[in-house]
Amino acid sequence: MALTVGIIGLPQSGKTSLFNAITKSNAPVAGYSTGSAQANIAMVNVPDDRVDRLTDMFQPKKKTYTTVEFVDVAGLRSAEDSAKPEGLNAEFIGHIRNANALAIVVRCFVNPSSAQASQPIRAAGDIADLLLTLALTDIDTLTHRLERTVKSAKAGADKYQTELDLLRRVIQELENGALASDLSYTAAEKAIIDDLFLLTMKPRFYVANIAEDALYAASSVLQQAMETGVAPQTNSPETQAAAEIGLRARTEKASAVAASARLEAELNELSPEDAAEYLEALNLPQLGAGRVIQAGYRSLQLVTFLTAGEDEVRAWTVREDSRAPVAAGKIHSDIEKGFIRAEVVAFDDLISCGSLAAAREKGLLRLEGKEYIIKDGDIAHFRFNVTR
Ligand SMILES: Nc1nc2c(ncn2[C@@H]2O[C@H](COP(=O)(O)OP(=O)(O)OP(=O)(O)O)[C@@H](O)[C@H]2O)c(=O)[nH]1
Ligand SMILES: [Mg+2]
Repeated sequence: MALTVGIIGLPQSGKTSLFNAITKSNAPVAGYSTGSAQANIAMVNVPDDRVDRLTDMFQPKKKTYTTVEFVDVAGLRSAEDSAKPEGLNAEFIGHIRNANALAIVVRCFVNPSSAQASQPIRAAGDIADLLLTLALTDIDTLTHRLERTVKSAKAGADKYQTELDLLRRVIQELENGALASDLSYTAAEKAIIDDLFLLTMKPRFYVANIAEDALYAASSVLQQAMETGVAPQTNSPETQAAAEIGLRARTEKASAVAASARLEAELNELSPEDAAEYLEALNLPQLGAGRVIQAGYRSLQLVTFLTAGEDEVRAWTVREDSRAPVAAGKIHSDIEKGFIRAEVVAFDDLISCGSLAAAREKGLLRLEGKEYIIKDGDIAHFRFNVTR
């Protein structure tokens, strides 16, 4: 099943533009929020320098990246917009309920042609509003579950005590401004919580969607704020916003990426040469779209291993702490069933040796057994028996 990153944000923050930039598609963007709950969905390759470097080394017929799915949902109403803050409607929730992680797009530009986006930039406030909306939605979910559990508990309370205590505690904490991901849970509680697919429990990261003329300066401030917790004083609203986003990400131990969604979506329509020239003119070394995809993939906390040969160089995904046979099973169930050993070399070792043969000579190509836990960047070749 595909792993999915849901793109969310306040109305007119540039979600669909970002979706178009990263998926190279052409979903309609509007100058005003239509409020439609229709979702855009696309699968994208995760850019991975290791696949490219191995392709140079092995000259395969084919190279294959891992993929991740992005879903763009129309704007969430800001809690501030309505007289009484409320959660999301069911149609919106449906689209993001099953997302494995959330990309939170924050507006760091002013767009005079849009009612919402013509307002001054207020990044920290927008994030607070958005998280509040998610928390209110979770309180709804928890309250419904609590009502059901209370009914079930009438038949025999003991069995439900943990659940009742947990639901009441989490509701209370969310009402006090916490997010489900801030709290700690026992293993038994975690199982109950995971079953509710709470929105504030999902891994999340921030995308600062910055006006193109401010992107260069704001990106470096965002990076600095995220890494050091200190941001330089600035008079530019875009840079100020980028700093707020970087600091917010740092406190949450989440990541944040700067992009300029509209510009990047437009660049997709140019030839690669023209796009490169344009970027250079803007003094932008790299586009944000690729980094957004990478941040999305990283937030899923997966491990990437690679296979390399003359037919194909390919990146594969397993969950953290997966053993070698499970990784083998990603390639084919027969390889998992008949697993004998894995020949493994770390990416950096292979690159520094220059070839598999040289890595073998230096003893860096290891033989690993069934218990071996696959590490990110392992290049693996599996030996197996075909079982019947
Ligand atoms: N200047 C500037 N404008 C942008 C940027 N990103 C998006 N816009 C503009 O803002 C408007 C809204 O962009 P969308 O991508 O449709 O925003 P959205 O978040 O999907 O909007 P809803 O789905 O209606 O909530 C469009 O007119 C875009 O062209 C940006 O980085 N800079
Ligand atoms: Mg949209």
